[in-house]
Amino acid sequence: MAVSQLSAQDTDQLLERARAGDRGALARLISVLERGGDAAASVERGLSSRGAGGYTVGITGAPGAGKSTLVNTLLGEALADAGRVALLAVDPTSPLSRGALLGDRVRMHSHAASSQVFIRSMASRGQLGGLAVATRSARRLLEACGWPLILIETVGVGQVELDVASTTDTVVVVLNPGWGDEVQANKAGLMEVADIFVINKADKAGLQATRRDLESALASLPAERRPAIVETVASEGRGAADLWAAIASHREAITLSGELASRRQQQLRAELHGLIDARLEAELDQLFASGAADTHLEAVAAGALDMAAAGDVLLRELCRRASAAIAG
Ligand SMILES: Nc1nc2c(ncn2[C@@H]2O[C@H](COP(=O)(O)OP(=O)(O)OP(=O)(O)O)[C@@H](O)[C@H]2O)c(=O)[nH]1
Ligand SMILES: [Mg+2]
Repeated sequence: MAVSQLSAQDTDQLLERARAGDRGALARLISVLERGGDAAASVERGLSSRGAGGYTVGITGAPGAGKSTLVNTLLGEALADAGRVALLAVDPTSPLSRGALLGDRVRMHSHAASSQVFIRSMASRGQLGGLAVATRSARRLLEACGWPLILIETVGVGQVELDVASTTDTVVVVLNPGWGDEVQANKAGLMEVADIFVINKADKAGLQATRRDLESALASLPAERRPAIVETVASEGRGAADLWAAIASHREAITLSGELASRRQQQLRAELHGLIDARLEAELDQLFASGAADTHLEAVAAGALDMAAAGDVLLRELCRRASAAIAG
């Protein structure tokens, strides 16, 4: 049955199976969340706000930095530590064709066949409320189904990078040798996002210069907030243990300091904000599609109504419709 036709009973059953460890059911539920709509809302209702205390690590960086290769080597370390690991590979830039491409790459993961590993790619097409909403819901679903460790790989592009950063507990930013200029240009953004820096492709020229640029960019931060820098050659599996140790150490530090609790609070806040945003946007699209704005727009065009006043009228109508939708 197509995911768009699933009833609340169907999604409840899927959820039960996913909780029992069925990875196929989990994959279908993520498809439901990606599509949004009533079925997604019914999945949402079946999730308690936090599961069994899953921990989420984000791995972000420019296209081709070696994130997938790195994650693949990291899975071994993560599995040894946590027993079960879920990976969401999120591609915010993907036009239609890249979804499939990403799927192929995901299948290349050497751990994909293990029942202790769940790997899923998520593309942004067709999503209500953009990437962040479905990613956050998928994270919550995984937690509710008892996955203790969730890795989220995402291509770092502007706002999406920040959004995904606000969805994860530890953020790993992947750079490459020769990126000194980029470090300087993106200094503020990188410092805001990164908990750990990886210089991957450490087998390539320019490693020392990039490391120096990074260290000088971070020098102004107090020592306890300064991100660790780890060098890796993901294609040869080198540095994966060091990176895993850095992640574990960051996790321990923020757990002890109480920062993890405040990050989680921020994440819930961002999630709720995003959820309401998505619902209002859908309602607004419907409002315009229904023609309700047309007469006001004509009045604005004729100079009989100013834009702000038209906005007020439509905002009132939007609120009325949103309330009716909740009540109904
Ligand atoms: N020389 C070298 N090549 C590497 C290393 N790690 C990854 N690569 C290569 O870099 C290319 C890109 O690797 P991916 O892991 O697909 O990079 P990615 O960041 O996931 O790419 P996107 O998902 O497309 O953004 C591949 O050809 C890898 O084999 C490394 O440490 N050294
Ligand atoms: Mg990748």
